[in-house]
Amino acid sequence: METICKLLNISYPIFQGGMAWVATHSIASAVSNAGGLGIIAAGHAPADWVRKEIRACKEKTNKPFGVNVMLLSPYVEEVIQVILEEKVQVVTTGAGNPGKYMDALKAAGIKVIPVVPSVALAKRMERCGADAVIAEGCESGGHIGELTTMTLVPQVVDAVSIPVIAAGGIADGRGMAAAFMLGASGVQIGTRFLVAEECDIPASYKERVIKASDIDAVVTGRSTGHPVRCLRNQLTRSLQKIEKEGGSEEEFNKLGVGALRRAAIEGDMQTGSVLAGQIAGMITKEQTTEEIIQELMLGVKEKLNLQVNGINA
Ligand code: TUI
Repeated sequence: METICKLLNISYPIFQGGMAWVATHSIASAVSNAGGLGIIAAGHAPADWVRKEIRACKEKTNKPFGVNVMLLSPYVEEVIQVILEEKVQVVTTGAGNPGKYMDALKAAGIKVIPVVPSVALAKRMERCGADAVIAEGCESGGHIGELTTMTLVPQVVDAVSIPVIAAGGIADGRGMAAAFMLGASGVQIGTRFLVAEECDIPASYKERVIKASDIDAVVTGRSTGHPVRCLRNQLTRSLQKIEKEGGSEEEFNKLGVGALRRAAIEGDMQTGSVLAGQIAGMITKEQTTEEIIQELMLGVKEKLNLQVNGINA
């Protein structure tokens, strides 16, 4: 717990997930100001958008923050260049292997923390110089791997000696405490920050997350090799129908084009891809980022004290 805070010069071991089209400078600066690590998601955005967001974040906070690089983006090379020029403190990566960018980022003194869905990739990342890894279970929203947080985190912890951040299915102090019990040094939280006041998404998106039940976050795209978890709606029903009836990949992909944007920018909760994790069912209200982080820290301390007392009793 202490190691990751010292490494990144943050107060609390809480990363905000790099959610494409959602995690702008607004939520990122709020999380960093509240003592966690705010993260701007580059997603599929062009490099000039990323530069603007980094500069806006610097205006709003003096604390460290990160940029998440989505490795399937066509703009990866330019985004990495912007990150180097702007001297961002931390880079997290998703949806691929960031190996070829590692040397340049490390040479610029940037801390690199890749998301890994497996032990093999965690080991590879440690070998090529990652400062920590984020072990993300398939409870997460968005693009997911095969393993759950409960099974992935301890296996990655055993396999590497760098700090491991747990992600997927964590939204309160209990989940955080559980992650520490599995050997994690910190947590990454996405879904709960969707409903932060400083999270600039349409009200319809926040209402949909608040309304979600435990079984509303479904996975589509397993058959195409790009499984994505999002909240049930007209889009997921159409995608599931195509998958079930063995429709073409072209037909499937056509529905997905622009779907992230439709949900997160336009607030279209029917044909948009409303990315959220399985823990959405537990989220009941909008709060300030500061309140969320304070509640998480109070909750985790209470649980960890109970644990120590339980053992001592
Ligand atoms: O990246 C995410 N979550 C995301 S990215 C995203 S945008 C998107 N849009 C359309 C299609 C796909 C994505 C929405 N949500 N989470 C981190 C994450 N990384 N989950 C899984 C992985 C991952 C998968 C394979 C990381 C590395 C990896 O390596 C494969 C290899 O090349 O070794």
